[in-house]
Amino acid sequence: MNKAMISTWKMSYDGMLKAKDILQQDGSVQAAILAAIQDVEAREEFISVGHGGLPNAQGHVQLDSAYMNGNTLGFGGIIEVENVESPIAVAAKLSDYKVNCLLSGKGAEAFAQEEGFAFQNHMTSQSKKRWQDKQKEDMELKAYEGHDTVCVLGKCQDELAAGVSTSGLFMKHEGRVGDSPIIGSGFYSDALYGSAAATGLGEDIMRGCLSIRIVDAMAAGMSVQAAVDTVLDAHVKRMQMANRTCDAISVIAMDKDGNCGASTNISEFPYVVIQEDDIKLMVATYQNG
Ligand code: SD4
Repeated sequence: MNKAMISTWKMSYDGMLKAKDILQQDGSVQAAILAAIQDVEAREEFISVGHGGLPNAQGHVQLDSAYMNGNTLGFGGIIEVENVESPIAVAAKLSDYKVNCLLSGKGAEAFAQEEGFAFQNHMTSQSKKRWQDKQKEDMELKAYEGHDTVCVLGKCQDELAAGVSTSGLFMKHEGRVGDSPIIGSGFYSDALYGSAAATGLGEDIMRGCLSIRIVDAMAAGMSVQAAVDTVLDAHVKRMQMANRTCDAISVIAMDKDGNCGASTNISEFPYVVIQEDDIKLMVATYQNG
């Protein structure tokens, strides 16, 4: 397969349509991934990513994003940035650098400013209302309380890449870092074998470094679907052995030939797949529950 993409959640569908057009017009895999993610980042109705994102405990919308080029192994990420219009655009830019690739907070915002990226106030009246309403409820942090990360993996000819963008856990502690911008946990791409990315409770994803494990499983010869199922299943079991309940986790992956797979420990996980000119909304279900 020359052209393939896979993305998390139904909210990515419209952006994936834009990405499909870009691939059809022989655009780069980076341009396609950015188009898919930026569609989600820009839309206020998607409350877990970009504009209108879910605030942290202090009432600030702080965004995480990362990009990885599977051919050059260049990766870039930004952590806890406020008001950068498109976090994925900044993360992609950082993936061209040899050092200083993962920037947090004020340093990441200063870099975006120096490089001329646009800024926008992401704290909408709805974000503020959600935060105010949440003050009245219990404060347990859970995955999938509307805070789903958009993850997109792409392939065009021999180029493979991965991108992710999120506002992270609703009501997260100031300074809390989730899996999404952490290489090997929230995402990984290696053009020799394939790419993977995760969505769900970041701490539980990081406990298993799930994305690199999935890519390693493909490198060891597993099919993409066997890799996502085996790695997620083993992680859930390992968490049980450690007397931990494993919170919600869903993973997507693509092998170097553009075959795609997804696995989840929740009842239904929607994802989108493009293969050549075809786009499909798919649903993974929890097999072992
Ligand atoms: C995080 N993994 O910050 C992200 C949130 C997420 O579905 O993906 N929720 O932990």
